[in-house]
Amino acid sequence: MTLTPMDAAGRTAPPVTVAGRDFPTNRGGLCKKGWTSAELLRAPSRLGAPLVRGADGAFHEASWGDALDLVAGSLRGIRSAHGADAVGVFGGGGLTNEKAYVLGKFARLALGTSRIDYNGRYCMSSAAAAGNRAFGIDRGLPFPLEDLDGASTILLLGTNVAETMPPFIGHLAGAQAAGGLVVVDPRRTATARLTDDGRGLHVQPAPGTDLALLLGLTHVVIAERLADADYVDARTTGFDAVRRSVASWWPERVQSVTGVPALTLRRLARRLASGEGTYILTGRGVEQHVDGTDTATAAINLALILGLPGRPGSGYGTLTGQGNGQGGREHGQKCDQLPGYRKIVDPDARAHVAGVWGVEPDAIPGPGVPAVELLQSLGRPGGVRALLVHGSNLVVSSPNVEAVREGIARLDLLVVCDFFLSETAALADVVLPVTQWAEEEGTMTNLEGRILRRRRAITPPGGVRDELWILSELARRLGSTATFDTDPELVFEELRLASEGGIADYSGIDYAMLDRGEAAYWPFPRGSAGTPRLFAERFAHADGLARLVAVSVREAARPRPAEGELTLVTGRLLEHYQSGAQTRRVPELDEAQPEALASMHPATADRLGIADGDDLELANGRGTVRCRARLTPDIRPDAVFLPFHYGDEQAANLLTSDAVDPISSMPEFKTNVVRVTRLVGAGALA
Ligand SMILES: Nc1nc2c(c(=O)[nH]1)N[C@H]1C(S)=C(S)[C@@H](COP(=O)(O)OP(=O)(O)OC[C@H]3O[C@@H](n4cnc5c(=O)[nH]c(N)nc54)[C@H](O)[C@@H]3O)O[C@H]1N2
Ligand SMILES: Nc1nc2c(c(=O)[nH]1)N[C@H]1C(S)=C(S)[C@@H](COP(=O)(O)OP(=O)(O)OC[C@H]3O[C@@H](n4cnc5c(=O)[nH]c(N)nc54)[C@H](O)[C@@H]3O)O[C@H]1N2
Ligand SMILES: [Mo]
Repeated sequence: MTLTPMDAAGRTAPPVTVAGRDFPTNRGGLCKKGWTSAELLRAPSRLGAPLVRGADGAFHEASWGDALDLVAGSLRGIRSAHGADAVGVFGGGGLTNEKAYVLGKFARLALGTSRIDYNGRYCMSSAAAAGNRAFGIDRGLPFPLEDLDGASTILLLGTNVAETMPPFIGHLAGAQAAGGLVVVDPRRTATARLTDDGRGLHVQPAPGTDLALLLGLTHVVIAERLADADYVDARTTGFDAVRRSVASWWPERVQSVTGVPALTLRRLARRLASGEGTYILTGRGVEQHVDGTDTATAAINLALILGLPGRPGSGYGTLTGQGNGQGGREHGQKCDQLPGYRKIVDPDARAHVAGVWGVEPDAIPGPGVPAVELLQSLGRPGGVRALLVHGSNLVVSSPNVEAVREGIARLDLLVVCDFFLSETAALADVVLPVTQWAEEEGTMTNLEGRILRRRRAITPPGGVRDELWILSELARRLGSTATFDTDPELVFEELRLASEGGIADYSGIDYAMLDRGEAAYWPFPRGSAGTPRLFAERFAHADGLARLVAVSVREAARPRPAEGELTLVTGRLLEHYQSGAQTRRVPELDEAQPEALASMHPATADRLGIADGDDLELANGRGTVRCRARLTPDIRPDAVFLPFHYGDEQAANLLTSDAVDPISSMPEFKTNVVRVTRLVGAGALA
């Protein structure tokens, strides 16, 4: 598609066309959201000037100078009255590496706060925690995507790539042709339907039972002597404890918990062990749970016992979600992290980064708190009183969102940087309009750990500013003596130094080589050629061995539906992106999916007296969502599915729990309990 954007002065800028490029990851393909993304650059609702809430409660346009003076003055006041930790920062996995890096530095040095975390906590934290624990490193795919092309078996656990990463399904064709595509999802999704030719397999467990399923698969692999004993001996530790932990998970017991037939489990275990070319991949469906880290760990244990990671043509990985979901989790937006995936509590890491930043190590605050805890502290004694948001629509996408809205109402100051008046921006005291993807330079790191250049294609509208500039101006007004460059290439040069010697080492990469199109996979130490494939010889723990970690099902971890209740499963639709802040503003996408629909099985609907299209109420102790019913045999009768792309009273997160995984602090997005009723008469939706 082509469009002709206008600059702030109303002059017509050169047209921007979004075109698929011939690139091995997507093979020149782009999903529908990609094709329509250019429309957002000139969307009528795009913000064009800073907005400040006046005494009348309404927004008024302000000059940049006035808006920034106001924010800095207010931050100074809050800091001196309540301490530096009273200011919080909430970042995003869509930010470029440069912006994510500067945001982390800004929080620690200009604000002096430990209270920074980001929406990747909702996305990749369980997979990251499991990867770090097992392998000593967290890179989503430890191999290039094209490696999947040669696979004969691919196990997809809780991911609907056909809708969430459409170009990716090209890489499944080999396994599909070999009859080895296996999709584990409580819904018969577009991805599950790729197995419809009868050669692949769709496994449809009860929501939230993947851990038992994986323990059962591991049980069969060990019991039937399908494990790769040489690999386990040479490359791992912890096998005995894992063997003991799966001993009681015989297939019939697993069947009773998951609903997956014991025979299917045995067949699947044999297929996974059948030889070369097996990959195990996880997505949010198994990770976004209170036991998400343990579930991802169980998947890794299975992969290790089969000898997959690091073996050519085989492997384990997790499918990173957001545009810069990988890079966004490496350079300091996480509350416990410094650039280069360094630990903020590690004295050597602090000394190194302090050296690059030109400060004493003591000037860097200690670890903060993860996203959910940060939001729970809003406006509470000892909690955050001013919040800066960069790249998240958190009043739609956070769990237990009514509590988040209440927290925001208690704040002294909310500042949101965005392109649009998102639901979160609409609650702010100050909204600062920022540049979009086609208007800025920078880098992103993709799901394979490959660093890519983002190029500026058009001039941004006159009223918006780049976040690097905003942060440097705020830092100056806050009296910070640290350097905050506004040129992305200079920022990247600093990031290289800060990451040097860390786990995610970018020191050997520069813009010039990226501009030449050279492949750059981290770790990429200075003078090296980068690392497209990890684990061929060793894992990243000091002894080079992978850790098998025994995990177990915690019965009390999540509530199970009682009589008359259903399990609420949440997730995504092809047409919408995340909180919908962007895609609900594209008419073509909005018209395709204008409202939240609750998908349920016809048998369940029948039992509840619900017909297709009926107005429903989904409710639990946290909140109520009103929407219409969509009947489909593609979902288990014990579940109801709601996409989380909608705001206000259709926000699925009114119903989700802010209980978190004890290791990763990932909230329970995927399995919650609800009561579904048909609305009649005056209560029905207009
Ligand atoms: N169209 C679209 N594409 C996107 C996004 C988007 O919002 N829209 N977001 C991007 C981002 S940030 C991310 S993180 C990725 C996410 O990509 P995915 O992980 O593919 O997305 P989800 O739809 O959240 O979840 C995947 C599947 O998990 C299933 N599921 C739910 N509960 C369970 C369970 O207990 N067990 C199992 N096995 N499966 C379960 C759901 O039915 C769903 O089909 O997508 C990225 N791509
Ligand atoms: N129930 C339920 N909830 C979920 C999930 C689920 O599966 N179920 N998935 C979770 C996951 S995986 C994720 S990743 C989150 C995502 O949810 P959010 O964090 O809300 O992500 P987005 O909707 O992408 O919001 C990004 C916002 O920042 C703006 N933005 C985009 N780029 C930039 C930028 O460069 N700078 C600035 N300042 N703003 C920018 C956009 O316009 C938008 O308003 O939702 C989580 N919430
Ligand atoms: Mo995500």
